[in-house]
Amino acid sequence: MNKPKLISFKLCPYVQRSVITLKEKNVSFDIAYIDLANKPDWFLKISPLGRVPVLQIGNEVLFESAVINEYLNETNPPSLHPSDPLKKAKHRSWMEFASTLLSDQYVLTLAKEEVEYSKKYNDIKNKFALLENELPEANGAELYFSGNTFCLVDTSYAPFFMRLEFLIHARNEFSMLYENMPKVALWAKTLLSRPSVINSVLPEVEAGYIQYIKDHKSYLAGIL
Ligand SMILES: N[C@@H](CCC(=O)N[C@@H](CS)C(=O)NCC(=O)O)C(=O)O
Repeated sequence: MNKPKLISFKLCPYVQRSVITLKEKNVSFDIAYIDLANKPDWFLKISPLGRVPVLQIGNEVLFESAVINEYLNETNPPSLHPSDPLKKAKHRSWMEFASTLLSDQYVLTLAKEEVEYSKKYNDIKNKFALLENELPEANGAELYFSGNTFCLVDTSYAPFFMRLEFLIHARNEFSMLYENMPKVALWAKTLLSRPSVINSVLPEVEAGYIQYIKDHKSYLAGIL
């Protein structure tokens, strides 16, 4: 089988989802980093939406992180999805939900005005309440979306929680998002302790993420 090659931008949370899946599955892969502010021609030729991640398998190209992850899951058993079709579909629904959280987080960090920043902060808080309600009771010191086992749905949330951790390091008030959300907090802690997640980004990503926010001179940049 051809060794897959992932096209990445160092700070991209969507690429990170696929890196986590590749690592969970012990798939050997190559990775190429591009600068999204200066997309190379070869990249524009293979990425229909001009976005990362793109996964190259021989002459074939896959795009969209959720699709890439489903492919990696299917071709590298055992599956990280529940076998029951209804449970599997529910996991996929909540994977979609994770993408809206990532989008809220992105807008929160780059919003120019306090009004928009506050709206996104509240959107995240409200979504945490929905997740708190959806998560099962913890049965021990760890908690994943479906309880004790790591699933594909967890790969969708880990990049969000990692960026929230970076934000907490820069401004401790962000830890208030976990207030009254013990299950979400434990889930985040569990994911952030997992080797596949810890090793899914380069060491410079935390500083790069904060610098990216500062460079955009957003409302948040002014209060970090
Ligand atoms: N829905 C896509 C979102 C991917 C995405 O938005 N990637 C960003 C980087 S984090 C990108 O490539 N943006 C293109 C650009 O900035 O021009 C996925 O899940 O793969």
